[in-house]
Amino acid sequence: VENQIKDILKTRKVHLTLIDPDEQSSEAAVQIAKAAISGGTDGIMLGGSTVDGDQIDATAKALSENIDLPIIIFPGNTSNISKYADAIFFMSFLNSNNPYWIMGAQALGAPAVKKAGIEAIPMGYMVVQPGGTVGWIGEAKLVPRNKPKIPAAYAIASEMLGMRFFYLEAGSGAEQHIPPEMVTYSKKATDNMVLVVGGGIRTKEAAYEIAKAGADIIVTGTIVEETIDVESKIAELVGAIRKASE
Ligand code: 1GP
Repeated sequence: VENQIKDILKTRKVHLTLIDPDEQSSEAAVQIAKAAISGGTDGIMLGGSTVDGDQIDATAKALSENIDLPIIIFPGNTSNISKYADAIFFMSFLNSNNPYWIMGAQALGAPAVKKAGIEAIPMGYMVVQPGGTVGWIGEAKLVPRNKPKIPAAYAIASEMLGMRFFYLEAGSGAEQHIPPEMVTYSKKATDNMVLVVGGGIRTKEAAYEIAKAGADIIVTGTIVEETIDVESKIAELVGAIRKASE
């Protein structure tokens, strides 16, 4: 999956659609994924802050039987593992105040990830104000929105520690997405880091701005829950992201 993403990145930026299995049945998730794929998304992320393992497993299974694009788990905790996914963002919540979210959950979950035989993609995860549910659950020392140098320093450190992906998160459903300046700082500070940005991206203007600022992967989730026409909405966002890739 990592190689597939990096291949796409040679020519353009990537869009991933986040589906929270807590929000709908696995049948409905398949319909959303199919519509998002028709709209041009590059893969499906599965996860949420409050989802349980059975929901992840059932949705990953249904998706694996119905779609060909990568299914990547975006884990909220150690139970969020499924052999039906293609990969997992194996992430450390870098600015949590609780070591459980930085390295504890990872150690507890690692044997199960290995047993499931899915690809682990090492990722540093950083939550910025407002932070939403994940900021609260993850006991984050939220990055102030006007301090772009803070996540940039963590991005450099993550790269030095061998992580290959770095996620700047404003929180699902955030009123304000990550400031473009913050995206640029983290991108410029690192050499080969794949920069992922998500949280509160709802419009083509926002997607364009974030992509142009230096994001390699733009993640949208809430918007598919809020829109009736998933395909057109994703097509609009993907169009803007491709434009920013030119
Ligand atoms: C949340 O970054 C993702 O973890 C996506 O956020 O739901 O606001 O699109 P949205």
